[in-house]
Amino acid sequence: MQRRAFLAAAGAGVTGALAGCIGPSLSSSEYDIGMQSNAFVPEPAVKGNDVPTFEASVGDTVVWANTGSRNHTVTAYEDGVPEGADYWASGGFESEQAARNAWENSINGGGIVQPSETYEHTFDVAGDYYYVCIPHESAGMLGKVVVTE
Ligand SMILES: [Cu+2]
Repeated sequence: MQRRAFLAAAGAGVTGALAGCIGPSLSSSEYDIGMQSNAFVPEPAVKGNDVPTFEASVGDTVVWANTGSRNHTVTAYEDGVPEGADYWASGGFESEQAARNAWENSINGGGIVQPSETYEHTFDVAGDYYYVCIPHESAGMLGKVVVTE
């Protein structure tokens, strides 16, 4: 319940951001999932899910945009990738452990998506994908992409 309330509040924040706080290089038509201070903000969210969920089709390229003012990562959970799909993460790391290690030690930019930057990934295998922003994991900055045929 508490998390739902938080998501609703984050949604309200997005409306404000779209009203004029996004830099000139990022318009809402250029991305699918925004990133606010402690949350991924997919559009549209699937009602009834605990985790912000974005729906895509096989072959779709999903674009995340850092619409906030803090650094974020988009990092797949190793066990949150369906069978047959490649591991994925901002920074292009080959495993969750490599992504976490890079973040902790600032290797290759640490996989950071800076404010006003975007990250994109093309989903070629159907299934449920779970991901996290490493620096804000404890704040519950998690997301899910559901890919269907
Ligand atoms: Cu974050």
